[in-house]
Amino acid sequence: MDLFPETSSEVINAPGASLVLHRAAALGVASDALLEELLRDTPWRSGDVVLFGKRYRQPRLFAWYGDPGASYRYSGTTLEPLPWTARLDDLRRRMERIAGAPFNSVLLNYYRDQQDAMGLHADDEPELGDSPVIASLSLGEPRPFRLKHRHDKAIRPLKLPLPPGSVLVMAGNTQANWKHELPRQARPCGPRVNLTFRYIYPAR
Ligand SMILES: O=C(O)CCC(=O)C(=O)O
Ligand SMILES: [Mn+2]
Repeated sequence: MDLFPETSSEVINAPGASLVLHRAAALGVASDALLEELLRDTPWRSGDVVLFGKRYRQPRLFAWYGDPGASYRYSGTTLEPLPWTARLDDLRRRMERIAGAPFNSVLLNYYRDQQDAMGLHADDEPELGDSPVIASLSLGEPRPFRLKHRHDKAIRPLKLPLPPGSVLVMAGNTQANWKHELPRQARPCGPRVNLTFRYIYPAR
């Protein structure tokens, strides 16, 4: 058991959001070894998005794990979760301790290089509930994570470089008031893997 699992955590000042960055979370393994392990062992898949009636390949790979029934809906398809691996289940328990909230699923995103990205969005699907708690673990290349206020243009966007081994906990009204993105970049860079631990309410 980790008696002192936390080395440092920082509250990110963003009006109407609840954001805490844990810069060096206890993962039970070195973050570079974890990156290698996940790159090797994950059945990465590509997904499509439909924009204005046209189908595009998402510029990244992903995998979805969770408890049975914690399904992930995107672009009109419902994805059943893969069963937890020992590693991902162990990380889930660690993230629950850090965030102080339960998780029943995790979305892994693999950004192969600088051209892979995720567009501006909020994690505000109904199955995540009214004020989702999401723990976002970053590995590999420290790509900037950008946040933009949804309602007040006078509030400046935030740019957070998420270091490998860091955990950003988004909670409260973060998703209601802010959107976030991982922009593509011009500068060549190495791979990054991000894991967002979530709690999916069962479909009613
Ligand atoms: O890669 C990231 O840091 C963000 C991922 C994300 O926003 C998501 O999976 O919804
Ligand atoms: Mn997101």
